[in-house]
Amino acid sequence: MLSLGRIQFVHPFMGNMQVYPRLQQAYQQGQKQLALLIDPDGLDDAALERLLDIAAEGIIDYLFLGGSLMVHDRLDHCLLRIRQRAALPIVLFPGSPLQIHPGADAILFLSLISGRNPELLIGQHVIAAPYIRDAGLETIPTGYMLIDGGAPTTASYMSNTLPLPADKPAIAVCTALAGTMLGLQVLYLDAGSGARQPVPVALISAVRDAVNTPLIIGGGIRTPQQAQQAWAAGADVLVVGNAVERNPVLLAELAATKLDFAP
Ligand code: 1GP
Repeated sequence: MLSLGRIQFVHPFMGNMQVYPRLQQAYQQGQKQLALLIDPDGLDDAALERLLDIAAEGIIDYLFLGGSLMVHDRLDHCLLRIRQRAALPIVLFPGSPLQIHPGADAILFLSLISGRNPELLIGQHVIAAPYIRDAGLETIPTGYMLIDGGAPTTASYMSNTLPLPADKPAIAVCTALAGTMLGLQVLYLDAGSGARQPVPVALISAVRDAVNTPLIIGGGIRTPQQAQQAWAAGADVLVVGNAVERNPVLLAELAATKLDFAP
């Protein structure tokens, strides 16, 4: 199975932008950041180009790439398009080890610490590790916490886990603390793609007060006001996907909101 062995894979559009130092520096300086999530399955080429037109204007900080379930083999194609259009760090946000690709700059090495599925706490990581090593990807150990967004999401169904209750910040705080004590360097609180309700502000601020790591928040963010509240509560990076796929102009509005927080 470990057919890649120790051969370093060289890909024609391999990335070389360091991501974790940017995350950490922005967190320490109180600088808010915005990530656009691209699900290669969810966008045809015309929609992808529309988003990349906006992304190329320098208003976002990262492109996250991945999905809980991919039905079409479009990762390679999307990565090439992105590299051709936008000089941005590309961060894999993988739903499975099938989404490892040397054309990205970094990978969120996700431990699903809100759940109790051993496959997503260590099992899939063992399978993925040699491929990530051979792809030469920067690996960002990330505590991934699914938060109840008001309805089942693809992420909760595919991961076979229950999301954390949105109205129980104490559970989120203890989970976040345990994650950082285990050495996870970033926490990603996610209400899930297309969530009815984004991660509650009270939960973000409770976790923010408890840990000293960059906080990524995503899922169900649809308006500049929701973004403003999440950043104000202590989010460092906001991730948006669905809403900007439907309305690409929202990306510019979110970027303008981010400027309110310029340190
Ligand atoms: C999902 O956090 C991301 O994992 C983004 O969610 O598509 O709802 O913006 P949306």
